Amino acid sequence: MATIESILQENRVFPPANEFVKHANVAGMEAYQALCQEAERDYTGFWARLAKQYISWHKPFTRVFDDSNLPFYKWFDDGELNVSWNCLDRHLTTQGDKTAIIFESDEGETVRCSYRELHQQVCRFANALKSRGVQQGDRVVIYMPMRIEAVVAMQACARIGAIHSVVFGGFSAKSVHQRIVDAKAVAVITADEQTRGGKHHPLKVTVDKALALGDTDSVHSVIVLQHTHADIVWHSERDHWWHDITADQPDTCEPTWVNAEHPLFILYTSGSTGKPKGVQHSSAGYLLGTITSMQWVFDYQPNDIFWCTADVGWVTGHSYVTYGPLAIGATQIIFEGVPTYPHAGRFWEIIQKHKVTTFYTAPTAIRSLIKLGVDLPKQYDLSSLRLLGSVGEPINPEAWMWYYTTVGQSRCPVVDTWWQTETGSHIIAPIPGAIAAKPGSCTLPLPGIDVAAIDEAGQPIKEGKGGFLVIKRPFPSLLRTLWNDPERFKNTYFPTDVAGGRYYLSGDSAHCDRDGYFWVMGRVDDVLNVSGHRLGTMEIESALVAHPLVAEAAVVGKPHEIKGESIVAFVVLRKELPDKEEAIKIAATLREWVASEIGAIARPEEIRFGENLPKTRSGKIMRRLLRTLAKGEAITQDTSTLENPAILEQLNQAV
Ligand code: 6R9
Repeated sequence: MATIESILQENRVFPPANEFVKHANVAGMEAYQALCQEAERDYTGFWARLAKQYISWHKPFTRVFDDSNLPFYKWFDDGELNVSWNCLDRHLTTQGDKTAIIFESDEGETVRCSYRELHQQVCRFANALKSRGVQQGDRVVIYMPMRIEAVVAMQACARIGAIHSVVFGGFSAKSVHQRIVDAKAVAVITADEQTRGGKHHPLKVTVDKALALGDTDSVHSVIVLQHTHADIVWHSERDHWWHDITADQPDTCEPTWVNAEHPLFILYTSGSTGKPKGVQHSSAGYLLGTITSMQWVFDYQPNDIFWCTADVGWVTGHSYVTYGPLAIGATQIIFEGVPTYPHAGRFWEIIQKHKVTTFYTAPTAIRSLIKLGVDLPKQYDLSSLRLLGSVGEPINPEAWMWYYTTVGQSRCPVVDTWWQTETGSHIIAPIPGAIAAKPGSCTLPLPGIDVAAIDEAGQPIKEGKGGFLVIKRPFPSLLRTLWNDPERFKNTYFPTDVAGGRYYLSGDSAHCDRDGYFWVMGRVDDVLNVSGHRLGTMEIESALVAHPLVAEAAVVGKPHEIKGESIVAFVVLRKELPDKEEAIKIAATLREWVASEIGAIARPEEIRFGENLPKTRSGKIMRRLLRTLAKGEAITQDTSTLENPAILEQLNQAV
């Protein structure tokens, strides 16, 4: 860890333009520093002020922060609120007719939905959930296409105090099953199919398969949105059409007032070992983080047309589609499709068509769009844009420059936002009217967020060296625990071997330059980042080893031009080493196997076979050697501790 050195030398600096600063919510460095100083002077007072300012409380809180049982902290814990009320009802009197969502379908059809209409849809669906017996505290799995109804389903859960757990529509039956079982869900909300890039993908069939895998007696209802009208198998005792159960429901629904700490949702994410972790978020603290970041980082203005391209299956879609934009009363785009369908200019066309002002996407999308046509954005009118954002992985300086100059026409600030499923909202990001950007750096922490890059002992690391990226004080939107597994929560995020367990350990390494800017270098654990999606090497290895042909497997990431990282698997078969022809066949089988076990995003790009894996004498797989092999580089590391050095030669042969 400590030997990782920064090789990035980036000296370009882009200060905020005067024109932008004039209208910005946080205007100038002094305004940013004033907020930081306010938080430094009185940490809890700072967050209490914001919680009062930005959240509408049913019962105001009197206690701000409870740290009596760390690391299980609480915020605002005697207050009561409803998150859906904060996202919908409170806008009705002031801007009920304002467009909340502009929905753009895969095929290019547009549907607009006002705050009043969205409120009615959410209320009707909330009543329908209640009629199915869903109660406060129940868990509901949502496995939906990227359509307005996905947001309606999430908001309806929040309205009745049910805890949603959204599963990304690309995940397999096994993954859906694992999440249903771990959360003991009472209901699953899905659709017949989803459409992306002109293709139909089954959802209901996958839910049926998941429920047939056993241990799913907790599920009493499956609610199905009719979307493509595909033929599906119907289980009448359990399945209900969305349109049937909402048909006669009233379009108002008294929200269930919940405690500030009531879990709003669980979102499963990959860890370095074992099964995915159920990251559990609170109601008030989480909501506050999404609102302050909309204000500060996205510099929200009432006339904005906000577009975050993330699917609601990921945390970015939770915070910057379902909750943040609605809580602040914005108009936003929801897009069902993919950037390349029906043509490579689809994103730019949507920006032009709907006059998008704020565009938030991932470096992997940016890299693939560059590849599709460096000058393609120039064919569209992108003059409505005023702010660009990036999330999910480090953005390479060259991709940043293209985003800034070609998409933003050197006019729009680029906000590179570092955060995680666990943090709920932005942590390190350039506040655009205040902080000068440097391509490739997420710059400075937000006000009230105390981050550092440290060594194991908790000491700040030397300039240019990588250290553990930690957050020194719990802030409102940080996860509360892991569902059903408080021990794992403690051990994963507050391990005693780093700085005595005092700080939240992010799992990333970063270094800090002389201006205090952070440069995130990647994960310190065995988590891969493929197209901005987090995948645990362990999960993929476990899936491979679950195949009858496989004895052992090790998975590593390899730098990939578009995806950031691609997956390379080293596999030891239960039989002798296959010849080339057979190896190609087995590799294809295993790739499909992993796709069906976890999901298509986990499918290894490359599989190599060997009679063994490189191991130390104590039996630890030497992944760093595998990483070198995967990159196709010569091994220069010391291999003297290897039990079986000859194996490297064998594993060097790609199939
Ligand atoms: C929001 C989200 C979190 C991991 C995180 C880090 C990487 C996210 C980044 C970034 C560098 C950025 N990451 N944003 N790395 N610069 N701006 O992506 O959540 O899916 O939980 O992933 O993604 O490695 O630890 P999540």
